[in-house]
Amino acid sequence: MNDPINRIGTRGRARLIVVSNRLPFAFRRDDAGRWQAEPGGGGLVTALLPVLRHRGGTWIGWPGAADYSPDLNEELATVGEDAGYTLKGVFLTAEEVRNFYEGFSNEIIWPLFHDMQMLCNFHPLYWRTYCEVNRKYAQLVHDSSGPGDFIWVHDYHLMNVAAELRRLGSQARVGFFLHIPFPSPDIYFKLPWRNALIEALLQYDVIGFQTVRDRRNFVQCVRALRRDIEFEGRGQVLQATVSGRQVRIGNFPISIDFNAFMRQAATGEVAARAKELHRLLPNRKLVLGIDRLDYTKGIPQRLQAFHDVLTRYPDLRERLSLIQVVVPSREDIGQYRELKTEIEQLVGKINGSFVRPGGWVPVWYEYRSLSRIDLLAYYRAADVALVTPLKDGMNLVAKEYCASSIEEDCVLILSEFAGAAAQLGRGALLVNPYDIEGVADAIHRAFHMSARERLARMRSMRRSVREADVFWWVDSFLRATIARDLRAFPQPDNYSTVEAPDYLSF
Ligand code: GDG
Repeated sequence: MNDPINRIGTRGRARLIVVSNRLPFAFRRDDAGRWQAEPGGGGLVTALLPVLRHRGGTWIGWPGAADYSPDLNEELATVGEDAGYTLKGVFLTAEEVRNFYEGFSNEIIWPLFHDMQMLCNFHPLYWRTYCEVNRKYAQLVHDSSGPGDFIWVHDYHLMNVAAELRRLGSQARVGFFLHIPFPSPDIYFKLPWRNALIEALLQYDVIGFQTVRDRRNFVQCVRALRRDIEFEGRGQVLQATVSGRQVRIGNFPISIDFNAFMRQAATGEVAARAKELHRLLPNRKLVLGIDRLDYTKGIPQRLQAFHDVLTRYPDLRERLSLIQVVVPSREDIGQYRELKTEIEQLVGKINGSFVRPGGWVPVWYEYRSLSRIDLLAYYRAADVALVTPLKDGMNLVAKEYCASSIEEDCVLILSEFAGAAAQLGRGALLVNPYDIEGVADAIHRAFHMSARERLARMRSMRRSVREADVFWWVDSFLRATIARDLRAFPQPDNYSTVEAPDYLSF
């Protein structure tokens, strides 16, 4: 009975039903017309796969295929059976993908919630399609669930699902986890549909955020729009009474399967590839950046900082290389194509300015997705990781880097605007990613840091990620749905605050 999911529901073992925009596999036809399932990438998949495999359950989402046909359902069943849980597909038309996914989700909510309001395209059609598509997801969830099940909806694409489920008369318990930040009222209130969206979120039984700061922003928005709502509690989970219903609101920092990363990073294959990287780029320290192509990840600013460190600290030339991996993402959106061009121009500028004939190349740039083995080898080979998003819900790369650094002899430079800074702020060198010279100085400091300091900092971060791993994340979210008493949720020490001014406290 220690497993929270066993205590959800009234009849026998409750099922866990995970709902997200995409299924954890993308389905495409090959040249012979047969369906091929490719495992998806991204933070959510990385975090939830070990959990569903471990517990079993159902995952509902879009299979990523534009041409729906009944044989896709057969393929979903087969792939689900192999994966150890049931897969159910929501089918979207090309127009729905355009207006719901690319439009409302990625041209409005994504930039707005990352404080980049000037990039928003508040098109009214986007909102209408968002509501319709959320209804479609809710219908399939309703048809696939019973009253004892626990439905766990993920992320900003599906904020309306609980409201739609209530309209369908569903009694099931429904939780929501937001993987991206929640903005402050000043920014949130620019959303033309701000009231409707807050009301929709309040239809969930549990609402989870990555950090205390996101949760506080949400509570402030609710307080401003619904003065009748009372909040109680002071720890990790608060409770609001909304028209007689109890809604729990907590911060649950997502994490990784620490032990799996550590084990895989220690394999001979990974060690050999890491060694190979050092052989290809000899006699220097390696600085690593790995990001999806996205304007929130701060890649141009990071490249400018690398240019600055080589300009102001000539002693580091030829003794340092940046490996920057950019994973292709959302290439259908114009802003992302422009970002790619900007990154390539900056890489060209740095290499053009500092390259030495026949030898040192300052930036090794790769525009591709790495295999898992390569990813781990890059983590292991890197002496310094540069994780400098302009804003990020959590950032799993920072945690994976710590877990993979089994020698504990390396440095993490981390943006104070990544959710991960709340947990890792004491071990990482925290930087403001907009401060080009500040980031450059941090690279210089990391280069010269003593082995003793590197060990102490990395050890403390690894302890913190190990203690609050992905299984802890799932358990604490599920416990918040069933615990009788909010006192079961004091704020854990290791991520309550970092020593930082109040506006930065998480
Ligand atoms: C959202 C939020 C939040 C990256 N490159 C490769 C690769 N990856 C994997 C990493 C990591 C994941 O993708 C990226 O996760 P992040 O957390 O950094 O970022 P988002 O995709 O933006 O995720 C974020 C997350 O949700 C979870 O809540 O932390 O703030 O924005 O796991 O390992 N994997 C492989 N090859 C690559 O080249 N195999």
